[in-house]
Amino acid sequence: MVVLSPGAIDQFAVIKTCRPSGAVFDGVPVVDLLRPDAAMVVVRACEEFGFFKVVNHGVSLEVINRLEDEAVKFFGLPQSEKDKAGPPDPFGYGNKRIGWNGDVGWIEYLLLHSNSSEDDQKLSPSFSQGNQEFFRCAVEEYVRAVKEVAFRVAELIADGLEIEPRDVLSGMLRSEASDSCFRLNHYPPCPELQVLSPSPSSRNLIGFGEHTDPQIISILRSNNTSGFQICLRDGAWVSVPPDHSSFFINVGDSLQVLTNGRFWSLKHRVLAGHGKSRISMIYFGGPALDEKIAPLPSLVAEGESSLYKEFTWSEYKRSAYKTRLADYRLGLFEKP
Ligand code: GA4
Repeated sequence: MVVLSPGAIDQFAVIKTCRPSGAVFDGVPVVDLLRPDAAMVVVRACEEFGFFKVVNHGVSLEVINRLEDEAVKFFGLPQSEKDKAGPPDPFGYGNKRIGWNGDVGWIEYLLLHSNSSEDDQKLSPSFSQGNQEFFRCAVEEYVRAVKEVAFRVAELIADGLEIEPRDVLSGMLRSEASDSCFRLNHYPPCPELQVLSPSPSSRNLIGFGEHTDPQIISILRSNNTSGFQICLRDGAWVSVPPDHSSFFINVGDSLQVLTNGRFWSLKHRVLAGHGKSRISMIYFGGPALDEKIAPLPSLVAEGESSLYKEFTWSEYKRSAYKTRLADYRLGLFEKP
């Protein structure tokens, strides 16, 4: 491990570097939402990888690009201006610090509640009134569109697993009370890293450290910049080739529990530092705070028992916010 000199980055943020391990993975399952076998492909992908890519998703490139343009404008503001939208509590603008327990990364971000009313959102008070309104509209329009993808995928999961009623999962996401959030991330290139490590292949900074997502499903879209890695079931880290026109979807901890461990909440991380800026936008679809999270009865076969103690999303979330990114959060809720 190499630690950058204090001059290179803020003193409080000691960001780890790592060798850019991991082959480029060409086995990401592709789910074509227009194909009749989509439900089967989704289920197989969630069991094997906890991860897949969605094409023919119906979200227009215009909506995606509008938000990306607004995000680029926001992250291009002077630091003092962006700081006015922070610190994240947990919503708002954050820089390098992730969560409250000492995690840092080569990242700046905006974390937003995806169901809050406009007034609650600390979007970018520093933007002029007009720009702020553009940004807000771009976020709202994108989140509305990506939610439809989430609902569709949740229904495909129910179909593929033959769960009745088929809206049992999508309903959790559709609910007005759904505790879902939305994240815009910017991983800037790091010129100091170039000096420390001139060969582009020799070192990377940790942009977002390894973790699983606590929610049900997460929908990620990024610009055409590499850096996103997933951990396969055998523990190998592999790089996911970027694809700016598709969505990458991963299973979260709650869905692992709801399927009694049949689906896999996969660890992922982002390596940053060299080359281009990476911009990503992620919708985290979560249940309502009072939703009980326990294996769906039809997924617990006769003679089998639930692998997890029942908990509410609010309990899980509270406990998750006390952990470090890389911690195994489900451990506390597993039955002995
Ligand atoms: C990981 C997934 C989402 O980005 C997030 C993250 C949250 C945060 O950034 O505030 C957490 C992290 C995430 C899991 C453990 C806790 C909480 C940072 C952290 C150390 C918004 C989420 O819901 O959980």
